[in-house]
Amino acid sequence: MSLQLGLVGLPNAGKSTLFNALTHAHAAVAPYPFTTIEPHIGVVAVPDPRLDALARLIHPDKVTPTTLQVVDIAGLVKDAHKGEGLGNQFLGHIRAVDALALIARCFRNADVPHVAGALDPCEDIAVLELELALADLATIEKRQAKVHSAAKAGKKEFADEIALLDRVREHLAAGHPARTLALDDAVRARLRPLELLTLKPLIYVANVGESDLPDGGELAARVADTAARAGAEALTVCAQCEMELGDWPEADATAYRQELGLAEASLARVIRAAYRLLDLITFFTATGGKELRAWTLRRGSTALDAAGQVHTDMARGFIRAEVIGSETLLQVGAWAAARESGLLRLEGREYIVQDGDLMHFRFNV
Ligand SMILES: Nc1nc2c(ncn2[C@@H]2O[C@H](COP(=O)(O)OP(=O)(O)OP(=O)(O)O)[C@@H](O)[C@H]2O)c(=O)[nH]1
Ligand SMILES: [Mg+2]
Repeated sequence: MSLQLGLVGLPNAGKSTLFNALTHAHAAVAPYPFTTIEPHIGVVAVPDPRLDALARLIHPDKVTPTTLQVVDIAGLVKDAHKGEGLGNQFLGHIRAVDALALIARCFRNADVPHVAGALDPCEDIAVLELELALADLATIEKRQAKVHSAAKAGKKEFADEIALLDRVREHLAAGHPARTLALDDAVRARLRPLELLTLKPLIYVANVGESDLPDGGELAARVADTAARAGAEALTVCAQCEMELGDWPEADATAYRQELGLAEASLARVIRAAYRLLDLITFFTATGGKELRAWTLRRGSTALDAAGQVHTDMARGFIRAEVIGSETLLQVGAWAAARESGLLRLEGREYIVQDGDLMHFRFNV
């Protein structure tokens, strides 16, 4: 399962720098706007202490973490919805991702011009959110025009949709993202084909200068306030430091992070936040003790879904899954002991997989 987190922000906010830090890629980074045009896609391993602990217990030949895709998107500017900057093309790139990280520039650097002239991350966020909302408004209005002409032609099945579109339109026009509308799952599903940008889950990332670490300083605090008001999570990173530290030997990087007062790489926090945002869980497999592997699943998925992630044959010929929570296994300390104590459960295809489950699929094709 390959879910995508899109990095969105004004030009020069540090999106490509953060992308490089996350993916160890070398996307072009430069102190002028619109360095990025085509989106870059990279894969990041999801750090998971349970995987490390299981590896110490199982001693597999190979350990494979689960991954998330990160997409570095072109800078968004005011009036993008009217085609300014890279306009519509780039709004399409945002439409394609599953969740958004809004990167707000909080670092001071006279050599990197700010597109709006002055450093003000909350104003930048307001510009970004307005553009996304206006793009959605255009989407809704286009759909309204279609539905109204269908209704005029006597088609009655559009009555509910007309009411729903009116409601969303009103909310967006008042400057609110669609995400803050109270919608039940069925209604949300009906909006899905419209791919509204402001319906995507979102985190805020304050990109601060090195001298503002570890707390991030006043600007990051303001970003955190804005996020809290929107009911979203905010993270503070120094993308530049993380990108540079990525090239250092691990021990040196850890020592330098300690000096900066950082407990762990901020990148791990960004990735974990994205994981929470997308409501994902991890399950593990340990094929014959040879390969220990972590897999991604949407919360609420079944054992059959999990089997399908690993191999279509396992889903097709699914018999049962042997399951144990990784915490339980780690407490017991050995697979054999867990089996002897009856801690290994046999579950059927409808079993709802729990975060951290270690699963072994019995199948027959
Ligand atoms: N001092 C400092 N400079 C940074 C930081 N992050 C990015 N920069 C600099 O800001 C400039 C722009 O960074 P990019 O990563 O290219 O910005 P972008 O958001 O991808 O920009 P576009 O692709 O043009 O939209 C580069 O010169 C970076 O070196 C940071 O945390 N601190
Ligand atoms: Mg860029």
